[in-house]
Amino acid sequence: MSEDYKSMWENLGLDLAAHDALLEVLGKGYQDIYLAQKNRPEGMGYFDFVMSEIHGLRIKELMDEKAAGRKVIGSFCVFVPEEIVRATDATLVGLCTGADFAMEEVERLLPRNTCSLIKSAFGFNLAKVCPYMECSDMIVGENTCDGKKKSYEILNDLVPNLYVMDLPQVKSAEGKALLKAEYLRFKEAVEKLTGITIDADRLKKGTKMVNNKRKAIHRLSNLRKANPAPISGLDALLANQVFFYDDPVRFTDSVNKVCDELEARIEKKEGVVPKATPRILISGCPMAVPNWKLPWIIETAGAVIVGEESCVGERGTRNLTDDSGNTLDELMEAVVDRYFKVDCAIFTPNPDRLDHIVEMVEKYQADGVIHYGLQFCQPYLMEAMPVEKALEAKNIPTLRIDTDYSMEDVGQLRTRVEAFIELIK
Ligand code: BJ8
Repeated sequence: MSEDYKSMWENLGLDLAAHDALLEVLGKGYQDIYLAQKNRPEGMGYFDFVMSEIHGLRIKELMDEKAAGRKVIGSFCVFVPEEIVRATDATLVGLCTGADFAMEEVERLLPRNTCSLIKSAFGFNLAKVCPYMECSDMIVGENTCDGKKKSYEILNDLVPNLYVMDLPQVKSAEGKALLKAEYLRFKEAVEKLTGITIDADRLKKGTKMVNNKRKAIHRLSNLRKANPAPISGLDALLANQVFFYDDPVRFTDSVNKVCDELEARIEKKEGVVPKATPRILISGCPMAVPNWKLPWIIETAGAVIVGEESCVGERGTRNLTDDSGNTLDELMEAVVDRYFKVDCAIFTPNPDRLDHIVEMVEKYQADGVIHYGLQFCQPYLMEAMPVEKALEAKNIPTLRIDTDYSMEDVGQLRTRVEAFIELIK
């Protein structure tokens, strides 16, 4: 990394020694997991570059945007409407972190039995290693699961700019009214932060930009239906992860370029793996960068992942926002409609999620489902049991994995995943 970045990180208040250690682990993990794959589409070179510069060039771009008067908003959840943020020319970045860091310090603030995702966000903050968090002008928390909800009370003492959004837990008319009220409140907060008033034209433009990213991901997902699979699950996951960080227009173009290449592969009946390779659908908790443990185990055990029923995946990108409205009210209503369909396990009851899993199994011709739950994540671990039962009643083989971010259980997970793959072969 260049000296320029060092001074940029220093100015952001990062702990350079800890940050160097993080980049080293990240680089090594990427090398071993991503670059060791064979037969990758050439277009993934762009994503390799993005990952190599995820704390470098991308942060420099955000700092340049800030210098030009634009704002950066950090978020932990796909319920934060990017359309509203983009309508003010601000940038939304994902802060969900996918690695353990400074766990001893974290466990002084949070109970040990908190899910890895929440602990990770705290670890990155306490250790001062996340430039995205440090450069955010506003950090948005949301009242989703109890863990996140209560942890924001503590995070509020650690960051100067936390904004907490309330969210419904029931898909009722009252729930929808709450979501609408909260999105209107969020719109006002973003307007105040940026000094820009959102009108219909701005919201339409922001909506189209975000829809284009989603359409590119839909195109990629669609191509994964082919057998043999044209791209690994790891690479497709990476595109879904970069969705939360990259410049939206450049991201859309880069995903479309990969898709052009995949179409040519499919035309020639070529795949990233042979046709007989067992096809897996992953379902459950989100996998934030650099949480690649389970997909890596699955794909090095002889299977290929063909879809992610996850917020870093289809749950996060499934629906477009209707951009046909002409008034601000119509366009805001469309934003509310779109997000109210997200079938996160914090909702009760949550039957849509099960329907979507079954639908995805059929659509992507999956041979089995691996349900991924983070330890101590009540919503997804609780939902895993009925999901498993319902899938098995439909003769869809299912494996339930509960894990965290440590590498201690890799051997044990590998044994279970290999046995499952043998079973569905
Ligand atoms: S919309 S899935 S991104 S809340 S893993 S912190 S649920 S204890 S991440 Fe999520 Fe929004 Fe829902 Fe999606 Fe809690 Fe579970 Fe931890 Fe989780």
